[in-house]
Amino acid sequence: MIRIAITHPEAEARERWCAALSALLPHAQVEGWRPGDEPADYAIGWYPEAGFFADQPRLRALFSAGAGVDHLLRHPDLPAALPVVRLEDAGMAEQMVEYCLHEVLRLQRRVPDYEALQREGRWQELRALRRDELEVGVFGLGVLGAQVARAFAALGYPVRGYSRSPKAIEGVSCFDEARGLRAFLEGCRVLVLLAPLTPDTRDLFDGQRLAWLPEGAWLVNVARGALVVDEALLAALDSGRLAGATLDVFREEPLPAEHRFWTHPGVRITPHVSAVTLPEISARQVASKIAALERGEPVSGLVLRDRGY
Ligand code: NDP
Ligand code: OXD
Repeated sequence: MIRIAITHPEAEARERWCAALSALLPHAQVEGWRPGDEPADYAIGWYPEAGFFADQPRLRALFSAGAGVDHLLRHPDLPAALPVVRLEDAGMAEQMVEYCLHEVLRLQRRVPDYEALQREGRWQELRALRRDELEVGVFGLGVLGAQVARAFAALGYPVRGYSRSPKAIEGVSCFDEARGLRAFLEGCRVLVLLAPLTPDTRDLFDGQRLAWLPEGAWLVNVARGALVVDEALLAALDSGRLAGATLDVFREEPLPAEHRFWTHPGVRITPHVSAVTLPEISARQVASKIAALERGEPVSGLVLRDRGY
């Protein structure tokens, strides 16, 4: 019988993963990990507890309980040769589409301006923007970014996207290194960040790159906080070069109480909820990958360690 260990820090998530996987893999023993447990064949985790890997001489793969793996790859005890497999969509793309669409519609229908007018008690009609006036740029055209880009394109917004390798997506003007990041950013009225945190993307959106965005652009960061240099973003907002930023992710989470983002009038904050892991749907994906690995077949979503995602 194969043993599957759940190493999630939240008790509720552990229970949901255990229940869902046990139902899908009745011949496996699935348990929340405790020190001293018998070694597991597979593990599912957000960030395994201290001591976990030392107790795992026969682990065959670690499944990330999320799409991003930057935190897992920074785990000091992660064995160098252990295959790490990430979640691919598993119900997150639909949530990302909803979140990004909501932010763009707010801008298009001038909601931030109406909120300001309401605070002043002013009754004033403003012209709503047309879809063709709001070019949406998606930085990162992977499993989630490509679906966000397609959703905006299907609604008639002009859409551009940027990825590491060249892409062709219907209705989306695709950029990579060859066309250049500057050319990409110069056309983004709204910039959605949806790329992983890697050595190449950390601090990428500094003062210089943010200044390549058009005057009055809006940033939506649903990727990882460290893609953006906080001070550079605050300076761009203070100067009015950027109209605003919607931030779902932060360098430090929870966002410290004293951080200026909390009170800045141009910043909208949500607590890392743009697309949450749904254990029941995710378990179906993980269970079918475990079954494939048991048959000796390859699986998708394998993290390439040298690339960082
Ligand atoms: P994928 O790995 O499927 O896609 C990543 C995309 O980013 C790819 O298109 C990749 O290019 C591109 N990319 C990687 N490095 C660079 C670079 N240096 N320059 C330009 N483009 C780059 O990931 P997902 O779409 O599944 O997820 C994206 C990220 O979203 C996750 O890593 C996670 O951090 C974040 N996330 C946040 C959530 C939240 O609730 N806020 C929820 C889920 C995910 P290429 O196609 O060439 O490989
Ligand atoms: C993820 C996340 O990476 O929730 O899945 O951020």
